[in-house]
Amino acid sequence: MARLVIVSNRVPSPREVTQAAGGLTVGLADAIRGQPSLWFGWSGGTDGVDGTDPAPGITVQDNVTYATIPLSERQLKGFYQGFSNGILWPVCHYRVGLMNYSRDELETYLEVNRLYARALAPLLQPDDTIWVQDYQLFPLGEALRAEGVNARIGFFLHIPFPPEQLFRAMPGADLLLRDLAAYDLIGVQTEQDAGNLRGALRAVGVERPVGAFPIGIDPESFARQAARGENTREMGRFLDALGGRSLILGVDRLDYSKGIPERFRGFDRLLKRFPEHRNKVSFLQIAPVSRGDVAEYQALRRELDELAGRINGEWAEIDWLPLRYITRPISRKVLASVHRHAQIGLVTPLRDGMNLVAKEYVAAQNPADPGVLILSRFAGAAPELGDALLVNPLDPDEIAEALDQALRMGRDERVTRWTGMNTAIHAATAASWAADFLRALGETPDPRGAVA
Ligand code: ADQ
Repeated sequence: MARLVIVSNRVPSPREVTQAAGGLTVGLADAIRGQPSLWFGWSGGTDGVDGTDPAPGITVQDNVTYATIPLSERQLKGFYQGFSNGILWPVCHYRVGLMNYSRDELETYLEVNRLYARALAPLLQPDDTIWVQDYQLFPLGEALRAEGVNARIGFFLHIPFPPEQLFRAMPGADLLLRDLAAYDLIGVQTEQDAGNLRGALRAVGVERPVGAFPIGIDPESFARQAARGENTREMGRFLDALGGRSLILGVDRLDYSKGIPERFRGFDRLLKRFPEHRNKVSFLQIAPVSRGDVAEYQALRRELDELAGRINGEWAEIDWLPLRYITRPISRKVLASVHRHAQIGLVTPLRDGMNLVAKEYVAAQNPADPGVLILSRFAGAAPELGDALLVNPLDPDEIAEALDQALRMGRDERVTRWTGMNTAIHAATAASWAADFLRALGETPDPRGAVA
């Protein structure tokens, strides 16, 4: 039977695949359950040695082979923290000004992609279909072709693709775009990303099929988790602390693409302009620290510390803390039921490939008395979730007005809006995302030419 080969920088453990939690793992876990598979990527270790190709570590469980290799400290720094997260990430999120370009890091990025290709190529079989995940691996397809791999190779970009001029402001951009020619199919999250990427490919003379494949979640399992977590001690303590006030919830990795300072300013504006909500509402922001070794992330954390302190200093009363801000992760089970208890899910990225948190908020709601989703129109999820209150997060007044509208919204309107959104998250799930992409990849012309 033909194998599916998934390549992603981070490879989940067999246990994570069985209990798949995040959207990406859910979608891919579902795809690999159906057929023998190989999952290749970084081991998470930095015991690699420069100039030496490490032998992959192999684990087999059920019908999945996990093959991973370590990187050296230098490789990890240049490839991952440097080029992937310090250069490509900001550029793809339309933030060229935050890019810290270094040619050295671009070279290390290309070097690591070639290293992955050399380690993966000997593990491949002629009938394999290869699916490469995300921005760390733009050049992997080309590097595999250079190793003589002629199987079908697809690529999926989980983050946004910006307009051509913006992407090509990045030194090395044209090189990466030309490397995309090695893929038989390129998937992105939205039609807007697809249009942008087609424009950029056209500009460098590459013609390749590009399609929008919006990723989803497993809504049923998230809804079950949300209902189940309700009776935990932790939830009980949390509800006591809320004291019957309405809850506004934000959940994100601590990342500048997520618009967290903008959200804080919108909440501050609500309390200023709509005094009737003071002491009636609490805002909980959960944002575990992410990429703490990149300077821009440290600056964001300082900004949020200061903003949170100022907002609480200004509005708190002896019996009311307006803003709770947590930078540690909390368990998924508790998280799901916190979603269910929130009257408002506040999701305000300045750019986001999709944003699964928005979909999880919808899935977690009680159908008889659902909350309101306030969603940035710059999230990839916005075209599907048109029944949310859509805002431009750069305007704190717009956020404040949406919060006021949501806090006053009657049950009928909440149910109508939620029903629309709930239909949308069931129409495109994590499983259908993977299945749709793989079907489309299978329908591309065979790169080996006509084989009988
Ligand atoms: P992320 O930028 O990580 O993903 P997102 O899609 O919102 O963003 O969330 C990923 C997952 O992490 C969600 O399942 C969420 O529940 C979980 N998560 C987030 N914050 C958490 C917290 N505070 N505590 C616990 N869990 C938390 C990238 C792209 C997105 C794209 C996804 C999938 O940036 O745009 O939607 O990949 O393609």
